[in-house]
Parts: sequence; structure tokens; C-alpha cells
Amino acid sequence: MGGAGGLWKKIGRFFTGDATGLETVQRLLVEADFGVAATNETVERLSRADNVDQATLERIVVEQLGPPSAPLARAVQPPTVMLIFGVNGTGKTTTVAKLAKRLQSEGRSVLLAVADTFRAGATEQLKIWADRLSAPFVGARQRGDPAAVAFDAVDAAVSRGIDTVLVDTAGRLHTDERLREELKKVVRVVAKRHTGAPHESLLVLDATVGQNAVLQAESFAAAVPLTGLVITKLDGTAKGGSVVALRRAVPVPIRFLGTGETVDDLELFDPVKFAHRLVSG
Ligand SMILES: Nc1nc2c(ncn2[C@@H]2O[C@H](COP(=O)(O)OP(=O)(O)OP(=O)(O)O)[C@@H](O)[C@H]2O)c(=O)[nH]1
Ligand SMILES: [Mg+2]
Repeated sequence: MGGAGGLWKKIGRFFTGDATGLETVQRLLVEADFGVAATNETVERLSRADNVDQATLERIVVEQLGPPSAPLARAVQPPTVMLIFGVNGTGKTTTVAKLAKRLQSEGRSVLLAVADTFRAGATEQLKIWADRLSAPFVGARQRGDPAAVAFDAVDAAVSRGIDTVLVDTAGRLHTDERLREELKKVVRVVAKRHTGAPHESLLVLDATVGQNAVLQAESFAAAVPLTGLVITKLDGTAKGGSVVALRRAVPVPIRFLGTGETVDDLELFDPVKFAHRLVSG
């Protein structure tokens, strides 16, 4: 997470105990993408603390980040169905591949599916990952029905005795009304096809877009019930503060962090470790 660390180094010297110092801290937190709400809470708690030091700031950040990541769901009656959502280019397809590898390493068989009938390249891209991971794959027909693909994928997993289905969905703007309806339908159709499904609905957010990710999170959370956030591209940003802002914006736990482009660059979210890197790293 290289660039995201070092917050204390940037702001620590401005704790001079006066209003000017606190204003500077406030501005620097906003610049680090904490957003207004998390910035104000952080400053307020710091100004009340007996002792303002690195450990205090870390603790305040940890408390705003919520609990450590729960393990991924596993259906009593397989397959477990996981849907992956997010706007264009946030890292959905890459995250599907990373999750697939993680599940395989835990001994779980996976099937990958693309419920994106909009973009021609979408099927091809996930197929490449599926081949690399030797995972079965269900692709989409162009201009077909994404919900039908998700349905077929669950069917295929049932008949092949596969443990987990990962469904990559179409990435369009979070303000797109048709996409919203399309995603709701995917959720409805898999719920009808299999008890308890979807067992996970994960929203992938790009940390480098700062506060725009907060708008995306709010918009998706209003459209479909989410079980977790995956925040990507934390390797390339000095704006790790957006993770704090996101956690405040939607009542959905952060589950994983994406820290690079390879299939192994996925970390379970650990608030203590994250706060340490953000503040002291
Ligand atoms: N540095 C970095 N790059 C990432 C990460 N996750 C994904 N990427 C890159 O981001 C770009 C987009 O990733 P995709 O997985 O194709 O994103 P997507 O959301 O599926 O995109 P669409 O299907 O077009 O909506 C690719 O170049 C990925 O390699 C990450 O954690 N860190
Ligand atoms: Mg994709």
C-alpha cells in the first residue's frame, strides 16, 4: 500500500493545541480523502484526547473502520452463490479471479460466470482467468439476459457438484437506471433458483477515485442488499482515507482490499493492520 501510509508524518506536527493547528489537520485529512464526516469525527476525538500521538490517531481510525473481515459465506446446501458488483473499471473481473484463487486454495471448487451481456470483451476477459485457474466457466451471449446467465451458472454448478459460483456483473455507471434494474433482476433470479442465494453480494470500489467511491457505494447499497465491500487499487494511491470514508457512508463491512494486479494481490481486511499502515506506514 506504499503511498497510502505516513499520515502521522503529514499531520502530527500540526497538533499545536490551538485552533489553527486543528484547521490544518482538518484540511490534510480531507486531502487524504477522509471525507467531511470522518474528518470531523477524527478531529473532534483528537481534540478531546488527553494525549495526541500516533497511537491515539491509529485507535481513532480503527474505531471508525468497523470489525475485521468475516470469512466468506459457505452455503449449507452448495453451491454458494457470490455476486460481484461495481462501476466500470473498478476491478470486478480481477477481483473475481482473486477470490476464485483464494477459495480454491481453501479447497473449494469454483465456477466463474459473466453476467455482462453488454460489453463484448467481458466474456473473453474472465474466460482467460478461468482457464488460468482451471475453473469451469459460463459466458454470456451478447444482448442476452444477464439474469439468465446467472441462472444457468447456478444450474451448471448444481449439476457438476461445484462448491461456489462467482458471478461477474456488468460495470456501468452507478446512476444508470437500467443497470440498477438489471442487477436487481440478477439477485431475484438467483434467489429463486437456489435457497439462500446470493450468499454474498460484494461491491468493488476503486480507492483512487476518492469521494466518488462514496457516491457509488451509497447508490449500489440502495439498489441491492450488499454483504461486503472490496476496495481495490490501494497499492497505487496516497488516498487510503477513502476506506475510512466508505465505511462510514454505508453500513456494509469491508471484506477485502485489492493491492495489485496479480491474482494474489487480495488481502483480508484487518482494521488494526490497515490503520497502522495508513497512520504510521
Ligand atoms: N493497481 C491495481 N490495479 C488493479 C487492482 N484491481 C484491478 N486492477 C486493474 O484495474 C483495471 C480494471 O480491472 P478490471 O478487473 O478489468 O475491472 P472491471 O471492474 O472488471 O472493469 P469493467 O468490466 O470494464 O467494468 C485492470 O487494469 C486491472 O489490472 C488493484 O487492486 N490494484
Ligand atoms: Mg470486468
